[in-house]
Amino acid sequence: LTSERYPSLKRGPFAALNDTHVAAFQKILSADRILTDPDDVAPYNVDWIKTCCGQSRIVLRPRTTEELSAVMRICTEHRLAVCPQGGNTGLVGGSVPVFDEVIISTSLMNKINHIDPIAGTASCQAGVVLEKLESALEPEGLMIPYDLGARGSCQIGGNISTCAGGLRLLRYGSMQANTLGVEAVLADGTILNMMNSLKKDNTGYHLRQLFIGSEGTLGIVTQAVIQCPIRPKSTNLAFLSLNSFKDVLSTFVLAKRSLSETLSSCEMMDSACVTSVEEKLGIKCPLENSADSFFMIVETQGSREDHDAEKMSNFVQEAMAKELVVDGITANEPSRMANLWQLRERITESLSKDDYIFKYDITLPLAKFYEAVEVLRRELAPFGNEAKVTGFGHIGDGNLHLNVTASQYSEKLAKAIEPFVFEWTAGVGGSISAEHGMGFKKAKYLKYGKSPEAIKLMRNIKNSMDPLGILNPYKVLPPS
Ligand code: FAD
Ligand code: 2HG
Ligand code: ZN
Repeated sequence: LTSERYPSLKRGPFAALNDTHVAAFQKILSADRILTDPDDVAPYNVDWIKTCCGQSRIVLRPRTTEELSAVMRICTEHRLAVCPQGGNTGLVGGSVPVFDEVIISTSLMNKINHIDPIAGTASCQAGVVLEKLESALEPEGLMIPYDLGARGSCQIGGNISTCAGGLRLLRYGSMQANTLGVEAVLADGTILNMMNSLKKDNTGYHLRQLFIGSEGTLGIVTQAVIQCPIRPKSTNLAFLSLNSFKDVLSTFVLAKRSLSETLSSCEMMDSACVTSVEEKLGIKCPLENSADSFFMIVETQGSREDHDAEKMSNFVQEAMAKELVVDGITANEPSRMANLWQLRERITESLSKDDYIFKYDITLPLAKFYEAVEVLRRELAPFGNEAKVTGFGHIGDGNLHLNVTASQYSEKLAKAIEPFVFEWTAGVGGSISAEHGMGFKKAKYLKYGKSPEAIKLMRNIKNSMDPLGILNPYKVLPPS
C-alpha cells in the first residue's frame, strides 16, 4: 500500500487489516456499525474539498466511550493505525486516512448529556453536531461561544480537535478558553476523564489543552464540557462596501471604538470572493461589486435592541461621513441577516466549485493582512487565469483565508505557491495555521511555525502518549 498520490511518503510500520481484526471489532460493535463495503466506506475516505483521498477498508462507529476504548485496545494490540473522523469538514486533510488507516467515526456518539442554565455549560458526546447543540441551548437562553459555516455537519469533538476559530472568536474567545472539560481515549484504550465544568482549576498541568488542536494525534475526544454565554437579545448587522483595504482597517478600528462591548464579529471579503458567491451560487450582492471593491460584515450582539440598533446606525453613519465606507446596509431581522451572511459564509462552498483549490489559513499582523493576496497574485502572474487568488477572513482576529483556485491540480502551480506562501507568512511574523490546523497538508511545513526545540517537545509528547504512533499518523508532525 504505497500511495501513488504521495510518492515520497512511506507507509508506517502498521498492520494491514485482516479478518482476525474484523472479527475482534465484531465482538465490540454490532454489524451495522462496522462498514466494510467499499461503497459505504468511500465517502469517509474523501475530504470535504475533495483534495485528499485515503484507501481505508473499514469504518468503525462506536456509540460509547467504553466501545471506543475497546476498539483502541485492539488497534494497539495489533498495531493498526487509526484516523479519527468527526463531521469530515476539516480543510487540511486531517480527517481522512492517508493510506489504509482504520476510520473511527464519532457520528453515533451524538448524545447531549446535560445543559446547566445556571452555570452556563453544556456537556455532550464528541459526535454532537454543532448546530444541534446550538438548537438545544436556545430554549435555555444560552448559546455556543463559536460559530462556523460548517455548523450543520461539524461536530464538537472535531471543533475541539482542530481548535476551531470561526466567526465570533473576537468576542467570545477561543476553544482553548471555552472548553472547560474533556474526556478522551488514549491510543492504548485508557479513558482519561477530565470532564471538569469549573471555570477555575489550576491543579497542575492543563492536560485537556493537549487535546484542543492536536487533531486526533494524541487521543480521541469522546466527551466535552463547553462554556456557553447568555444568548443575546438583540443582533444587528452591517454589510459594507469599501474602496481599499486601508479603509477596511480604519473601519475595523472605528467599529471597535464605537461598538465596543457589543461588537461580535468583524469579517472582510475581497471582490473576487463575492463575485464567486454571486456567480457560482447565484446569490446577488446588494451593493455594487467592482473589481477593486472590498466588503465587510460587522455584527453586534447585545441586550437592548433600541440601544444596539442606534449604536450600529451611528457607527455606519460615522464611517460614511469619514468616507471610509462607500455604501452600507444595516439589518436586524433574522432572515435578512442570514441572507447577508451567505455572502461571507458560503465563500468556501463557492470557491470549491472551481476544479482544484489550494487553501491557506494564516494569521498576519494587520498591516500585512491583504499584502499576502497582492504578493501571491504577483508571484502567480505567469499562470494568468489558471490561478485565481482570493482573500477573505476574520479581520477581527488577523486571520486571512488565502485561496488559489485552478482548473486542475498542477505540480508546477503547487511548487510556485509552496513553500513560498509559508516562508512569506513566517517572514512577516505571521502564523501558517490560524484556525484550520496542520492536518496532512501542512505537516511538512511545521518548521515555519515552530522552532526545532518546540518540534522536538511535540515529538516527545506524541511518543509518550502514543508510543506506537497509531493515532492519525502522517498528520500535524512532519515525517521524521
Ligand atoms: P473533522 O473534519 O472530521 O476532523 C478534523 C480533525 O480533527 C481531523 O484531524 C480529525 O482526525 C480530528 N478529529 C475529529 N474528531 C475528533 C475527535 N473526536 N477526537 C480526536 N480527533 C478528532 N474552521 C474554523 O476554524 N473556522 C471556520 O470559520 C470554519 N468554517 C468552515 C466553513 C466550511 C464551509 C467548512 C467546510 C469548514 C470550515 N472550517 C472552519 C473547518 C472545519 O469545519 C473545522 O475545522 C471543524 O472544527 C472540523 O470539525 P469536524 O467535526 O468536521 O472534524
Ligand atoms: C471560514 O472562515 C472558514 O469561512 C473556511 O474558515 C475558510 O475556505 C476557507 O478558506
Ligand atoms: Zn475561518
